[in-house]
Amino acid sequence: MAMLSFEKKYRVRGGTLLGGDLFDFWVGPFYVGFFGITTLFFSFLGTALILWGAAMGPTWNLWQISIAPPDLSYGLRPAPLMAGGLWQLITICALGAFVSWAAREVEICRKLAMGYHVPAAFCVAIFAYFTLEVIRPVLMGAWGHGFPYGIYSHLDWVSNVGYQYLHFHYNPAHMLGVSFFFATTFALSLHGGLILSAANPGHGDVVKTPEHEDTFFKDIVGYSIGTLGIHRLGLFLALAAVLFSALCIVLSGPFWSRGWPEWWSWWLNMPIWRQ
Ligand code: UQ2
Repeated sequence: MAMLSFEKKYRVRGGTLLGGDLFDFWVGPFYVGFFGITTLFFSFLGTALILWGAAMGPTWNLWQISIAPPDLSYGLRPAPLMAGGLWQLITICALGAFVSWAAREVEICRKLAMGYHVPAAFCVAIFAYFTLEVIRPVLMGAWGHGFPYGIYSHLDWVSNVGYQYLHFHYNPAHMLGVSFFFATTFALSLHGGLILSAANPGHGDVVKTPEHEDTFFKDIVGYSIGTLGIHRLGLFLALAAVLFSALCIVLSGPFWSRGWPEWWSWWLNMPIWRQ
């Protein structure tokens, strides 16, 4: 494995949250650390449990393999392994692996004396998963409200839960989530396009500077958000998309159990419409 010239300088001791110097080493290009070990442990155990569940199931068709949560009748109790217990263990392993990975990111940030933006952003993604598989099922009183682990089965779950609320596009938090996802892709396409256009001006021409980038957007829309600003905007849009998505699903069930179109009757029932 190639060792980049600057790598050695940054392979510094310390910054660990747990384990002190014990796991403070690299394997090839990878930092290990205490949380590297726990990430590997939970990932391998979780994958093994999925494979075991698949082996006990009716198919090896990759699209159709599914490990389902317990029946609603089990409530929030532990279920027998082949009746949702595997799903419960796999969920614990997934969360163990995700949180370990976030902690390993934090250790690397500390080593490099960087900000914690990357682990903070990853924690928002973990929070979205936690909302779907833990917070909402707990609020609704049964693990059976979690989504199953399978390619087609989790798509079916999304579709079924959506139709349960009649028309999910009328969920106001869903509207905001979708709008933020679209705005994220729009901002990234503007940014990617701008950077590549400045870096590839054409044969024989010299690579352009951030001043050219600013000027392009000032000329076309009268405003440039700046080279640091675009990255702040990107992070903001992406995190807002995920947080509103988590909100839109946790509202559905625990806080609103009818169709989402009906939610808008607050507008039709406003006293100002009374004649
Ligand atoms: C910009 C800038 C960048 C960029 C981009 C812009 C020099 C290299 C893309 C332009 C972005 C604007 C005007 C904001 C758009 C708003 C939304 C909500 C998509 O000014 O600075 O840095 O990459």
